[in-house]
Amino acid sequence: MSQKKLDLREICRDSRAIAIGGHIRPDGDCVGSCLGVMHYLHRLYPDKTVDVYLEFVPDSLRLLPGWEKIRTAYDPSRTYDTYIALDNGDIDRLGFSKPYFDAAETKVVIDHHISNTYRGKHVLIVPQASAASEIVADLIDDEDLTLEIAQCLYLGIVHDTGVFKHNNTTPHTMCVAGRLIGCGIDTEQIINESFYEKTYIQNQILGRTLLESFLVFDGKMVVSVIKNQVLTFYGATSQDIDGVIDQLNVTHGIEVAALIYEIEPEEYKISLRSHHIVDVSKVAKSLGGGGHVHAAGFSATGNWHDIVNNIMELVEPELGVASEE
Ligand SMILES: [Mn+2]
Repeated sequence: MSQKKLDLREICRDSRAIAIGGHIRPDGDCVGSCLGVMHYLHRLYPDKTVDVYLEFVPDSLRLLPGWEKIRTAYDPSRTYDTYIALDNGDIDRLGFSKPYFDAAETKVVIDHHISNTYRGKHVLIVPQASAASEIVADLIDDEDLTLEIAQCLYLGIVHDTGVFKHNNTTPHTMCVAGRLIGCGIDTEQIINESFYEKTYIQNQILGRTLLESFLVFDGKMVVSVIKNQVLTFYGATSQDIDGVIDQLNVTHGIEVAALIYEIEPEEYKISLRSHHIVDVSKVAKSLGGGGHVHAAGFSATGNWHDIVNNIMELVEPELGVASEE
């Protein structure tokens, strides 16, 4: 309970209808924190309307209680006086539910992205938190922390920490995780089914991406490009690429990993990871994106050679090879 509190019970006391949203291309923390808050508000206020809006729910996260209630399209007949944005570093990335946010009288933002510049009355940004789900857990008293809430928030933390592996995992993260485990959740099932399990297609894409990767900067950076026609060949979607960057990132000797994948012809998403020296959030920001120091991303159009060159130009001075002399 170290963080500054934001009292969701108080904020939502007079709300009639509450919308909850995360970010486009929702990940484990996004879905987990949104559903965690949904279950919490259902518990506090069973008679209020509480709806979660997300672009889609990845198959691997469909073990979470309540995922089937998530709304994936804008409905003009519904209105909300309160909107709670979670795990969202940039309000424009709310996606199709942004009109609900804009129209809401009460706007709540709970996030852990260091690049988040949103300011307002009900804003809680905790960059040292491993996940939005960790922040949410700190807002919920023990007597309200149900099994369902714990399952959702634990999954969120598991995903954003790479199963407690990334260095965003703090002593406090482990305390929060311990508190959630204390609610009786099946940690092995959550970790295996939502994080490690891959479909056959995902394994094929993973294998091909590793096979076609290449090293630059004397082996300090690994790059791989997935072309749209490859995704089409395997019948893969962008969801099937989740986790590929993490495998590239465990290549011995590298400092930076870059995965460039073509979601539409000439339209690319780029994921960046780094280990110690390079701040990839700076690289991503320079190229129109954002993220964390060691995990960031951006979008780009055009030719993938140019994208690789742009990344390399920004990474090279950061690698600091020259400064060691
Ligand atoms: Mn997150």
